[in-house]
Amino acid sequence: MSDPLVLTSTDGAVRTLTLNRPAALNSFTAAMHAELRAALDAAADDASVRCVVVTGAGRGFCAGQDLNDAGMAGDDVDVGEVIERLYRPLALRVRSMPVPVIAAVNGVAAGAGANFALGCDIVVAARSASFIQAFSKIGLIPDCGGTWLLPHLVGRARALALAMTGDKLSAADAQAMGLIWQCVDDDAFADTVQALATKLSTMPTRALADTRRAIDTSAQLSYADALRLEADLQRELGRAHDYREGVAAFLEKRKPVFRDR
Ligand code: T3D
Repeated sequence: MSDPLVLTSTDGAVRTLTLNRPAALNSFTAAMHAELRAALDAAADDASVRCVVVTGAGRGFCAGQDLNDAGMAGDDVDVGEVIERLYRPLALRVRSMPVPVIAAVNGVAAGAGANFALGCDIVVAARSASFIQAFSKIGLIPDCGGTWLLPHLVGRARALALAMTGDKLSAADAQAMGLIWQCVDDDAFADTVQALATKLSTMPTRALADTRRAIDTSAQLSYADALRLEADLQRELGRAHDYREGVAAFLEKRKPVFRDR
């Protein structure tokens, strides 16, 4: 039997999904897409999971589309169909997860691999990692959400320069320009990711997912409408267990035990 293309491990309430095609820098094949989607769906459906970490096996995070994968590159391929069938659902799945999703970028993240990472909630990268909008080098535009994510994260000027040049961006520079949350020395990377994932997994999961929803939705709203959405979400959260537990724990000077999801 062949190795799984996505390795799954669980530590407490943290589910780690490891892209596992290291010889090709974990580039996406149709088969890896299917396993990744199934693994994300399984994590979403498992009430014991309260944080997901995605990372890569070996020296890379993900080199984007596998340019050798049969049926996904070549003369008669409909790239738009590939994007609709595989990358759009993947990007939307990440954004609709009921738990926070951390991209632990252990090495190079190129093309759709970079934008898959940037679409996660919090991106932590090892100092030796890098980000490459490789699309322009092969005659494409950024996909997997790149045309939306890049300007929202770093503004139009930097988005266009990153996308047009396809130049490699170090993890340190990615942090400095606000493209990612954190660049961490390689020898502290695993511990930093684990500590962050464990922390998030003990927090009020439903409120974290609604935080993502409110922030993502606000991009399309007026200020007044964003305030209204905040009220709507806060109304629901205010009726839920975790709010009562959070306030009670504060008043009783104890650690809260959150359970909503
Ligand atoms: O259907 C569609 O095409 C639509 C979807 C588009 C979405 C996209 O993601 S388009 C962008 C696709 N990705 C790329 O263009 C990146 C291609 N890779 C690279 O430019 C370089 O590999 C990196 C800059 C990422 C890393 O360079 P380096 O020098 O560290 O490693 P390497 O030697 O180039 O790669 C190591 C191996 O991985 C090598 O295999 P080998 O020679 O040892 O057998 C290389 O061929 C393989 N590899 C890396 N990226 C890909 C890949 N194989 C297939 N597809 C890849 N994308």
